[in-house]
Amino acid sequence: MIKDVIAREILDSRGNPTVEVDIITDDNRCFRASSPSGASTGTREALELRDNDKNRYHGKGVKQAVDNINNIIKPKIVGQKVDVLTIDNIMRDLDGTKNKTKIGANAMLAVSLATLKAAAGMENLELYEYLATNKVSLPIPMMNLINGGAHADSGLSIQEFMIVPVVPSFKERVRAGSEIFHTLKKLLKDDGYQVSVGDEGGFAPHLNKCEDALSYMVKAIEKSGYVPGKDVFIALDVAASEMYNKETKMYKLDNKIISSRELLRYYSSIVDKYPIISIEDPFDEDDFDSLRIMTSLLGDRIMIVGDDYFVTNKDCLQKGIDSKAGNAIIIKANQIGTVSETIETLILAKKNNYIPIISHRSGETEDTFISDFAVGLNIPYIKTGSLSRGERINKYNQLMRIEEKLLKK
Ligand code: 2PG
Ligand code: MG
Repeated sequence: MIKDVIAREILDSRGNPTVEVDIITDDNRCFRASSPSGASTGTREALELRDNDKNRYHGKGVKQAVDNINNIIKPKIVGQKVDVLTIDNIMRDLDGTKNKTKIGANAMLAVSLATLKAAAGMENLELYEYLATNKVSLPIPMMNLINGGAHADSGLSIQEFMIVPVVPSFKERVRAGSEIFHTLKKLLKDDGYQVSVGDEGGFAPHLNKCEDALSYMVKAIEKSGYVPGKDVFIALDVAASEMYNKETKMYKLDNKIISSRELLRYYSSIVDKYPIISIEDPFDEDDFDSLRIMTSLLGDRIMIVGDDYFVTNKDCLQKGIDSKAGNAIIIKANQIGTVSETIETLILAKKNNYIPIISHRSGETEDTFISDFAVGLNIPYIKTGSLSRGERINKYNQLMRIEEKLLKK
């Protein structure tokens, strides 16, 4: 039974407030969870409720979301059994809106996740064990080594340049990631670029164009002793809504203004030249037509991933399925606001052969729930940043611990 609920403001990895919740069970154990926060958010995401009080935290306070937990949610869930679907349904009824605009998805997700952890704890199971219905597996990581777009001031139009090590064992994937990260640092430094890092722990060098980032990554993979296109691949999150001008309907790539057709041609050319296996949000989030055309042209060679397009929302994903737009989906629990709805979207994706990729947000906390989700829910890929910064590394470390435990079984 839920005995108490305590909500508070904490800070995320960017130093902005976010919501943390403790659920106290009747045996006096405490289960804690927090909501992450995005920067390049999709317009269809559930609402992240912020106070907009310019006198506190530059308007970014989440006091209202915290109050909503303490004053609206808590009275209705204290005394309830520790069951995530029950609690999610109570919160959804209390909120009553399509996009969680009354209570806030940041408030609801922290409660939902803390409840899930408590439910696992009540059965003395690790979170991933509790979530597992059948066979579990370790995911393939997409590691963000070069940051651009809204995540850094590198000037690079593409938001994320990721390496995807597919070597056997998660431990060795982390090792490959770390080695390539440090090799890349040296390569950039030797060429006179700065090696400070962006929001997700990747480098933010002021390169001339996106293709330069791709060649640096290939060089770093090779120099670390791995074979590009065999041991390690490349994935991109273009986050193209950030490059799009709604009035002119044109994109800005490498300081050039181009059309969606030209952008598609660019993607075809880099897929031919580099070992790219995945491109996320290649066009503006409303341009399903270009996504469909790209899927028909390149969908049998690479993953074409919807993040801002689908926002972990089953109705938005259904739109993609119906129009054959995309073949993979980013799963971010805070885009939809509850654990049970996140799982519903995941199930819909799997049923329709959309490859799921579980993901962090650019503003993260010490919570490692996505690592457990990846294993327990058998999600083949995880996107959780670079090989630096504690809030990124803790996800990798948790996955290595889980792997160790699974190998002992
Ligand atoms: C993305 C994410 C995470 P943000 O676009 O996929 O890398 O960024 O959390 O800023 O939306
Ligand atoms: Mg994205």
